[in-house]
Amino acid sequence: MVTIKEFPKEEYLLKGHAACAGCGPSIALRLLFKALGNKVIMVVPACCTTVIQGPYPYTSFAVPLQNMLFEATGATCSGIVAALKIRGLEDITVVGWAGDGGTVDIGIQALSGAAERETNFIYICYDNEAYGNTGLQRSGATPYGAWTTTTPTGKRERKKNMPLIMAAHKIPYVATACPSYPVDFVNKLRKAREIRGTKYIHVLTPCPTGWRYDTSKTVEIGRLAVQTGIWALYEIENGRFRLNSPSDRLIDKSKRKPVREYLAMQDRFRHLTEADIEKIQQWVDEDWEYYRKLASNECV
Ligand SMILES: Cc1ncc(C[n+]2csc(CCOP(=O)(O)OP(=O)(O)O)c2C)c(N)n1
Ligand code: SF4
Repeated sequence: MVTIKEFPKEEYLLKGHAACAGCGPSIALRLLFKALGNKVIMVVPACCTTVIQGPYPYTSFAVPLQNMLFEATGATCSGIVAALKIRGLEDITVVGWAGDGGTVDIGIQALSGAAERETNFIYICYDNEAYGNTGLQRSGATPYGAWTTTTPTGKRERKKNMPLIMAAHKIPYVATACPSYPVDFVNKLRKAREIRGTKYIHVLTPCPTGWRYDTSKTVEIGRLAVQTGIWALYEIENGRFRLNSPSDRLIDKSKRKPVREYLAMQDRFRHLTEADIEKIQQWVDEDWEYYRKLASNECV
């Protein structure tokens, strides 16, 4: 277990990048490089990160990076892993890094294929719960009730549960994370690097521009997501489910903050009715009953 004091000093996400102020995904990127160093090859489809990395010939990434079509991140990673193997360069970690639109909607087929092939790579979905790069359209990961430009009165469908979809592929490692808990995220990345096969990490990354909150609140919003239980930190290692701190203390409902506190901080939920908030709270409580069963091995 690495502690925050042991995080390397080196920075591979360079200063002056083009993210919005307070961007959660850029914090997650910085932590990714703290965890994995520069012996990585990044594969990034169209998304906010293609803006953050900067336009050629400039870049804020001090690591090799392959931009790829929206729908092809998983397939590209499989190709690069195969090429590295032929060249005997197997100490390089291949990382697919895509937004939620590029993962739960457009990239799901290529990702599923890579997982089926047992490609030895880490796939990270950074989830800002909308198509950010193109001005905030709803994705399959946008939560119920959230405003986006294509759900002006709030999305009426629920968020896809992508980590459990990936767990159903029987890959050796699935985890959730949030950059508001940097030690948890960095240790999960380090663990994933040591495991052979396909590793999937789904990172909730608050986005002030899309979620409509003050740019200084990104870390606080991520903490509230976890403290209210709307986002749980867990790992599924070889099929075994385990809640991580601080989520492991939240099975008892009295320890969880009401979801209302999380929703109230974001203007994308401004129009929600009392009935909407109660419905969301009930769904969160049901999710936690499910986590309790998973954690006690009552169901697979
Ligand atoms: C096949 C295809 N469809 C649409 C686009 C336009 N496009 C580029 S980035 C983007 C949004 C990406 O959203 P997401 O994957 O959630 O990442 P984010 O921008 O939020 O970081 C879209 C729709 C594209 N480049 N290719
Ligand atoms: S739109 Fe959101 S995710 Fe995209 S760069 Fe801005 S803050 Fe970051």
